[in-house]
Amino acid sequence: MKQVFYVIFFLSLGLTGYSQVNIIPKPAAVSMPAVKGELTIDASTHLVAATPALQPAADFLNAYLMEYYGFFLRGIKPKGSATTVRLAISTATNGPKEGYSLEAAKGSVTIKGQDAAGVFYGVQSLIQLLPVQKAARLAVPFVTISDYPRFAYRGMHLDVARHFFPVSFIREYIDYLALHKMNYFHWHLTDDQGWRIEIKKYPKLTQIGGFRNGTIIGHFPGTGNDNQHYGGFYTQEQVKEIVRYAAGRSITVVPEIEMPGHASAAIAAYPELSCFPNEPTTYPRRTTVAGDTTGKQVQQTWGVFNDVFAPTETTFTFLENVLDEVMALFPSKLIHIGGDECPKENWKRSAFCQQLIKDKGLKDEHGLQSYFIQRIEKYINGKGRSIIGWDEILEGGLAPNALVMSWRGEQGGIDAAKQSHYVVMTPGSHVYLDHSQTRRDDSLTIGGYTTVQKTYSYEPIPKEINQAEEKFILGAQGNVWTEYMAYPSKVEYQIFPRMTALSEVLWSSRALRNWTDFEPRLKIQLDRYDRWGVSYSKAVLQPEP
Ligand code: TNX
Repeated sequence: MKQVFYVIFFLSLGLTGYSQVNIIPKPAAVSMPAVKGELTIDASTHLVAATPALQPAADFLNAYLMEYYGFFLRGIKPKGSATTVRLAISTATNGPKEGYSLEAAKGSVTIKGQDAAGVFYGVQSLIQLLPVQKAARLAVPFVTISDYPRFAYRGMHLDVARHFFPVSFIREYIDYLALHKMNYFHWHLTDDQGWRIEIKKYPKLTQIGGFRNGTIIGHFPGTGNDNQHYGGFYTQEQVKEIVRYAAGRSITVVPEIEMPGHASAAIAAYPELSCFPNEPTTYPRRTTVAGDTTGKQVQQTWGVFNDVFAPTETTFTFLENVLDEVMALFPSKLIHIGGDECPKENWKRSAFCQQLIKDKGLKDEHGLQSYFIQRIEKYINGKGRSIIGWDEILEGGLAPNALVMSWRGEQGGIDAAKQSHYVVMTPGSHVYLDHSQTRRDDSLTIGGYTTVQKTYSYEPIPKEINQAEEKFILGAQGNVWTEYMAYPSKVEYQIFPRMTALSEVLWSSRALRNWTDFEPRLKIQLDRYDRWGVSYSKAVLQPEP
């Protein structure tokens, strides 16, 4: 009896060692030696990256140390150095992709990754083993960690169309993803209120489509519309730099070019892309707009607009040329083509569209949307890439190789998985980070109320999915629509801490996910936010009214 007790006691020591390392997302396995100890990282610590591919991970560690502790580690062994941080690729074959082991023992921290991404994630765990507060000598507890992600797609999205954010903030945003072991950045680059990526062949997309009259903070005319010339865009050079920056953090940037809906900015630049080039822009929910003349306009309010791309050869040629330039900039296998919220009113009114429906033997306008997406898919597949789109692309029949982002709940994702299509879950109910996260919130938001606890409770594999279908659920993504986020600090406030909760949903095993265990670690993470100087919601510190 006594022996059994001891066995269980020591086993549980290994298992409950968690309470002593405060890492988010929670690692798969952590053990601490029976005799506790710690090593010290300071300016004399030697940093060894075994291969050039691991240099970005070493650089990230050094940049972090420099920014938050005021020193960095040298690659040439400093005189009198007593400790080493060693980064290497594991010699073990068949380990889980993106996995790593971390061993902190006397005199050294050794991180071995299954691949460069794994090493990078090991570095993120090491960063979280460091004391949060600034010091010249940083104690790291002796610990052994073995870790790997649950999902292959761990994403965050950012809408830069409704509000524009400078390159410097995009870099910071990517760093936040990296610190949470997220690996996909979905960059929503075009929408009704702005076209944000330079396309050399069509300069008016950014010259005209990149700007609007009014920074629009409110829904209705006069509510905060200051008639400023508001906007901005990313040059191709800037885009390349962002893609490179993200790659150095094991993050893939997925660009989104919206079609056939949410196209007002493109149409303002090139009216011939509309079914009715000579009609002025329509503004639902309002009548007059100061400063507007007739003609096509970049939208100045939020919502869904009837003026969508016409499914003409002119439009397809335009989109193919745009996509050529986009694919040259983004190595991502996935290209997001939008597909959401495309009203069919103009297609119903257009004689051309009605004829096309007949000629192609389509059922109706939904069939026409499906035809549109399938044509684009064929083009993108021809370049060796795949399309991903919002769940409306299921309507009228899914394009043969398309991936689906399920945003109107989970049903789209369930249906797509059952048709053997890959899925990224982004249901509004849990992972729309544009919702309010506290009832005390007095700032404007859109969509609803989603607490950090609710985001943390999200399970990306719906119960309707059987074991054979599970592999089609690649993961999930937090969406950040910026109608009411005019500045970087508001974006930060909206993503923190819910993105931190989401990172654990996506990385850690289902069995390890437990709010009671997470909450104290999250409180330490709030201290880290303070060090980073970001704004964040403190709702978790007070019960909701
Ligand atoms: C719906 S989610 C949209 C966006 C809005 C968002 C606001 C999706 C595919 N479309 O255009 O910004 O709601 O929550």
